[in-house]
Amino acid sequence: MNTTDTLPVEKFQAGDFKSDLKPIWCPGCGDFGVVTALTRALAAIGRPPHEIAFVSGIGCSSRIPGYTTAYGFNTVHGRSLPIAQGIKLANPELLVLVASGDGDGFSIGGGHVAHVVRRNIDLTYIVMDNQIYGLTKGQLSPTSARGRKTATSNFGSLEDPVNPLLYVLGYGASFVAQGTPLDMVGLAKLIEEGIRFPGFAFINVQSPCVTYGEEEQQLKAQRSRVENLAALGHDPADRARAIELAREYGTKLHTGVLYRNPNPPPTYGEGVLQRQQALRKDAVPRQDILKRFLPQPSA
Ligand SMILES: Cc1ncc(C[n+]2csc(CCOP(=O)(O)OP(=O)(O)O)c2C)c(N)n1
Ligand code: SF4
Ligand SMILES: [Mg+2]
Repeated sequence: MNTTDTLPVEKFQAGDFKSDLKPIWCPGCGDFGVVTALTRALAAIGRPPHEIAFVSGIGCSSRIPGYTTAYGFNTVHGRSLPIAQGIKLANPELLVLVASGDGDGFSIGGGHVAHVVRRNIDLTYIVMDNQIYGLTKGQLSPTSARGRKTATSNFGSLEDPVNPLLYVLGYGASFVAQGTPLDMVGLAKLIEEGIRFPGFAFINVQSPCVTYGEEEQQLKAQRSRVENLAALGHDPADRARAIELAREYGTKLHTGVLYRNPNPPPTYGEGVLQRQQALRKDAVPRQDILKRFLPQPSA
């Protein structure tokens, strides 16, 4: 069940989802574009802010919930997904969004991704992938390229990066997309599509860190690497092709929907609901259960 299809739609502007808090990101940080795209997507969805829960971990990117008018929970580094799953299961009618960084989502929090994917919890997971730990002043992140030099890796990284697109596709995610604030209209559309998708939706955002990121990852430089998947004629239902395209992460910057499962599995929430209904139908009266376990007074 997609919660965006079940409740009445109201008319909102992007500004209705922007809080009065002034972002403290560095001027030019890509995350400014992400919050703008997100608020546009929420206006298009039409759910009021009090019906939205926005969960994040810790990092520059994880500040986003505070800049929106939705309910926000800035949790613990790497633990946004378990908390978001709990919120969604406790209150299935809430629209639940999760914001994370490449470190938060694929380093300390990487182990949670497999489980949210295989349960197909109806969440939209937006990762601001800047290939660096921004908040803690520029250490290697799991998506930093091999050879990447930072203040704490003077001789360059000796590791191959995690590929977030392949990672979630490998676990069987049904909606996988990538965007950039360079294309704000496209990014807002992707977030909207992710929210409307009935199940777990992953959106990797190439959101540059202008302070600690590499020159070739900055917005201006991204322009030469962007390849729009729709313009390439990619069919998002073709998972094998999506995997091939995902392998080009780090060399090309594909934008758009890589994979949208035409027959997504049921969400975990649907399963829970069915189980609850079945249990209610076959419920044995409490007195009968007690009789089985408690000694009965002799006649
Ligand atoms: C348990 C724990 N370990 C480490 C930290 C320190 N820490 C805070 S944010 C962060 C990494 C942030 O990088 P990323 O998730 O990529 O977000 P960005 O700042 O780049 O948006 C780290 C290591 C912490 N807050 N808590
Ligand atoms: S350190 Fe990087 S990621 Fe953090 S606010 Fe500044 S530019 Fe953005
Ligand atoms: Mg980061």
